[in-house]
Amino acid sequence: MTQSDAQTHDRVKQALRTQRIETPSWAYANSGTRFKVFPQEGVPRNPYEKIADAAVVHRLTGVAPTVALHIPWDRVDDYSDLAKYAADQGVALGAINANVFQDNDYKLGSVTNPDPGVRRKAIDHLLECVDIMDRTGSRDLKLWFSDGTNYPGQDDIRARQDRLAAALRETYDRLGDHQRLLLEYKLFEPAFYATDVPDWGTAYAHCLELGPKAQVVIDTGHHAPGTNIEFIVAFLLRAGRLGAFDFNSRFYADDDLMVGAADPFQLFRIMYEIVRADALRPAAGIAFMLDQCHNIEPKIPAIIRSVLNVQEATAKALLVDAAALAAAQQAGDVLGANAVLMDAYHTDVRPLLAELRAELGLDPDPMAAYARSGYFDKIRAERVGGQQAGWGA
Ligand code: LRH
Ligand code: MN
Repeated sequence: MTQSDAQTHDRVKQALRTQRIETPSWAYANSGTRFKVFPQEGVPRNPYEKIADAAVVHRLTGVAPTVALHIPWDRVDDYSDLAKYAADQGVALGAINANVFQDNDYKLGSVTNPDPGVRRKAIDHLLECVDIMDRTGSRDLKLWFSDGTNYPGQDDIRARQDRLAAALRETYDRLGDHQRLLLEYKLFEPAFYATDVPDWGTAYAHCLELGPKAQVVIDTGHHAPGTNIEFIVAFLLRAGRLGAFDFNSRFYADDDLMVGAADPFQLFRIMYEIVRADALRPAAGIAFMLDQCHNIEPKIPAIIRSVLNVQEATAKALLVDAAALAAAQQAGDVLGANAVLMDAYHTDVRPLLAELRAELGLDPDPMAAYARSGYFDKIRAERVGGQQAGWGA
């Protein structure tokens, strides 16, 4: 290895040491589609067991120190005790996800519902989630609204935006100094005509209207087919309004498959825009979260695999020869510039990552380490009886 290669490796490993990936509590629980939810052995029955599983992912990968919660799926009597339990397990509680998409009252919308009483109920839930953040020490309130309509004329598109803006304003004004509101958009589903926060532009506009503590969440499964997501990443980074990712992958719609499974090249292009903006380090304020459903595959290995997929895409992005790329771009060398990026993408970074894990005192192969750990046999034996956790829909 040449001296410059060694320097590059050290630079890449140094950056990878700063990477932090947040895993979602609900990915450890049962999930499925409208056709079927296939229960799995050993699935957690409560938020404590979800956190225990997340802690295993962190112990084996070293880069997944926080767990996102979803309310009410993760409702407990004592959130401070839950936070203490998480700390004892070596992790911390991350983003608090509100849920205004499963109550019967929200059939025609939650914060956008024509009925002011229903809107009040939904806003009160958002405010309750900020109270929970005060107790868990979470920085981020993550808001995704299933709100929308199924038929033209069903409701007034503009009036719903007014209702949404009013609810966001009241919630934003409740935030503490170090808290943020993350607004997630989604093209469609469960609404099939007009979704009230359908795209990045709508989310961005509402965040600008609210203030600096309002940032956009990019869920990689929430776009129309063919959308250039890395353009949205670059644009929002430039505007200082990219707050977080919900990483997953898809072949068709919001499939919520393992990130990098369906389109590893897209994940690389996204992470390249992050690296180019020097936004990988935690101080840059981007929350890199997974938002996935492991409907048929074993859940903990799927999440470990997902963390490794993000690490691999990031390592490749960090290997891009920035000077050569800039020179080719400046020279209008189309093929040359593309080749610089593709060289990095085609680099096998698994040996470098195995080396980094060894340097961090971790098993170079976390998937094999999990299989050898006997953890699954332990939870399968322990978690008998009780109600397995799920989406509770
Ligand atoms: C909506 C979504 C949102 C979560 C939910 C679990 O599709 O991406 O981020 O609340 O999945
Ligand atoms: Mn999401």
